[in-house]
Parts: sequence; structure tokens; C-alpha cells
Amino acid sequence: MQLVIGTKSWSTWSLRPWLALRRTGQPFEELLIRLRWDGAADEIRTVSPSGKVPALKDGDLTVWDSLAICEYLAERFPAAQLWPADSAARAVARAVTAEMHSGFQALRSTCPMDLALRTVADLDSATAADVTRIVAIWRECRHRFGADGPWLFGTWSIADAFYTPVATRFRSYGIDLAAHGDDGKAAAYQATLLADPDFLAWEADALAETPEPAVGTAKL
Ligand SMILES: N[C@@H](CCC(=O)N[C@@H](CS)C(=O)NCC(=O)O)C(=O)O
Repeated sequence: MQLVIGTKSWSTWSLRPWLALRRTGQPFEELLIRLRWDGAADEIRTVSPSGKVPALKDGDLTVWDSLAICEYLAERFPAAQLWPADSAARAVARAVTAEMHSGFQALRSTCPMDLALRTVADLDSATAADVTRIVAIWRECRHRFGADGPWLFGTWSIADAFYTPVATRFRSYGIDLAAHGDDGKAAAYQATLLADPDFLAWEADALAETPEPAVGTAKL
């Protein structure tokens, strides 16, 4: 298998299926395309029909879109248990994953992922509302489903892959979760995501790369 990904410091959508693929334990190659330069879109189009990364190549099959790739991996490698085993937990895990995949536009545009960045952002009301909602999701899932481990649904799942880039944004922009309704559970979960060995491996690669200077304002 080959996973086509974008610049590791910035590409949240690439990080998510990369984490899921690591959890399968299967060997895979990375094809890294540098983002935010004039030729990026043309280069991506040669390997991904949507013109976006990520895309997964498995033999003759190409699967694009982060969530579709994760669903494909969950079906192809059932032993990896990429979704929770319990059907109610699995349904909620899919709901919070879909909410991330299709939502939180304000947070995504105001606080793009930049793994080297550390600042303190003054959040507008729409971004603050996104943070408050994410804190509520993290608290609720940890409380209802988290008894068997430190992840959102106890054991690691695709939902954790989808919220890992969010944890980096909270860190990069100095966002205090206690000021958005956290009782400590969300901050503890954020720390778990940021200490994951697979995430740390991605981050080490990201900090070693030399991204092109930004030429656009893509929402990553
Ligand atoms: N819904 C897509 C979004 C993919 C996406 O927006 N990818 C960005 C990078 S993270 C991209 O390829 N942008 C094109 C560019 O920067 O030229 C997914 O979940 O995979």
C-alpha cells in the first residue's frame, strides 16, 4: 500500500489516515507532496482524482478522502479494531468523527495546523464555540465510553485519529480548555493524543521537513 500525503507540518487530513494505517501494523509507503506552492495542485492531481491529499493506493484501487480511507482500512483489517467493538460506542464514534470531518470550520480556518507554532491566539466567538463543543465531545465520550483505556472510546479508534490534529491546534494556539468548560478530562485526553508514539513519529518528520513558503490560505 501507498499513502499519498501532504506536508506533515500542515496536512491534518493526511495525518488522520496515516495514524489509522500505522494502527493496522501493515507495511506501507508514503508519497509526500509538498503543499502551498504553485505546482502542488497539478502534482496532487496526478495521484489523487479529487486533487486533494490524502489518497491510498492498494493494488489497482485508489481511495481518496481521509474518512473513506479510514473506513476502507477498518474493513480491510478487522483485527486492528479501528472502530469500537460495542455498537453504541461505534455509532457515537462515527458521529463525532463525522462531526470533525464536516465541521468546525471556524477553528480550521482561524487555527490551521502548524506543528512548529506556539502562540496565544485571541479567539473570535465562532472559534470559541467550536472549542467549547469539542471539549464537550471529549468530556462526554471519555465519561461514557472511556473506561477501558485513555482514548476517546477506551481503546484507540479512528475517532482519536480525527481529533489528533485538533489537539495540536489547541497546543499551538495556547487554547486553555478549562476556559471552555473542561473539568480536566479534555486536557488529559489532549495530552494522551500528543504523547502517542505514532503521532510523535509523524511530528519528528514534520519538524525535520523544510516546507515551501506559504503562497495560499488553504484550510488544512
Ligand atoms: N475532505 C478531504 C479534504 C482533503 C484536503 O482538503 N486536503 C488538502 C491538504 S490537507 C489538500 O489537498 N489541499 C490541496 C492543496 O493544498 O493544493 C479529506 O478528508 O481528505
